[in-house]
Amino acid sequence: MEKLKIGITCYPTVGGSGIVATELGKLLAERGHEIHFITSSLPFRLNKMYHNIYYHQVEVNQYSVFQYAPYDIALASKIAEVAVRENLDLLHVHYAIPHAVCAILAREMSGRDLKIVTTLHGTDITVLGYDSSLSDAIRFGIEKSDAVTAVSNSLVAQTYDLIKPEKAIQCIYNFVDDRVYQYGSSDLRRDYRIEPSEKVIIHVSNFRPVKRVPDVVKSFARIASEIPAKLLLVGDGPEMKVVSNLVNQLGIRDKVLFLGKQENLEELYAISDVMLLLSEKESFGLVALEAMACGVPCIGTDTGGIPEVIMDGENGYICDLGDIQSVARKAIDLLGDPALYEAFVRNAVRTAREKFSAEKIVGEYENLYKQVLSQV
Ligand code: GMT
Repeated sequence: MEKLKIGITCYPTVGGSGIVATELGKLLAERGHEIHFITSSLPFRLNKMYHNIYYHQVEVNQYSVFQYAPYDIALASKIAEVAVRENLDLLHVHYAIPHAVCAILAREMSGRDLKIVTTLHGTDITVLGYDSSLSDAIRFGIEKSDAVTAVSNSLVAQTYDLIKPEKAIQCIYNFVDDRVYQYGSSDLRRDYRIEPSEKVIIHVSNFRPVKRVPDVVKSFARIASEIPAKLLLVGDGPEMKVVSNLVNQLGIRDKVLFLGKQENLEELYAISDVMLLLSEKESFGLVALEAMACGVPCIGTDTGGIPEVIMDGENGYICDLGDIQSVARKAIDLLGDPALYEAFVRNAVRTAREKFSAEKIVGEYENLYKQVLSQV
């Protein structure tokens, strides 16, 4: 394919959408495209030098006359400046608001026929879409983009349901780089003093209420009452206090490791036996996919895109939201049946490699870029 100059805008700090945008930029650069990240800080997964990846920082100044710092205007101005100077072919922005709307303004400011691809990740639709003061802006961002993708079929359906845009939305799933996320071993078990007889349950999130981390803790308490087990809680966020109180209340403090925010999650997956993702909103569940690629079967809720990633009874289990009894029962039965467990591990790795391989999904984005650039 012809090599393109692509501008990428996302929220660059920890979060699934920032990870997907950054990993996509890295893989597109490996395929020879020139990538320009236009973001408020250096994307945190951009941890290596690439000769064809550039970073343009959006500076947002606080002026005493403004009540709020003008991020959106600063971003649109920066996108327009970079698009003209670097002669960008297209912009790929993550989130309808504010990023698609900023890209549309930038296109006007640049005076060019700059193509805009917008990817919806969930929070912009499933949370903000309910806010009537924002839904018109979300619809505008979607309809004025040249192409729109969503990370699961569930999110496509929810977007039509909530926002009702007159625009085709294509599902392009999230992906995993199996050069990083692969089945492996690690010495961390010993370092964390986890006994060989203990099973390791892991949960990774930003501890927002929608992640239902208390359900993870309650499910784990039931699991640990029947089999020796440890719980790794990875991440931090608004629910941390509630979660830590619950852990104390349930008398399981010695079985729970609060690891805080971590990078290199593949090393933690290498010592984990089962992941729990029990969210009430989850458009995809990137952490489940990354765990599966490392051979960790997941138990998730019947929410959003989770059942498109976890195949119930094949590579993991799907339970009803809040049904902690069933989560615990399924985890205990799976962990107690070595033959079934091995089959789930193999299926999890296969699903990650076949359905969600970086090779396949990045190719789908390239095809979409080609299609958009051929539109007059
Ligand atoms: O899950 C979060 O709270 C972060 C959020 C984000 O916007 O970065 O993640 C969303 O995008 C990820 C990447 O596409 C998806 O894997 C997550 O499922 C999605 N989160 C929600 O829908 C709550």
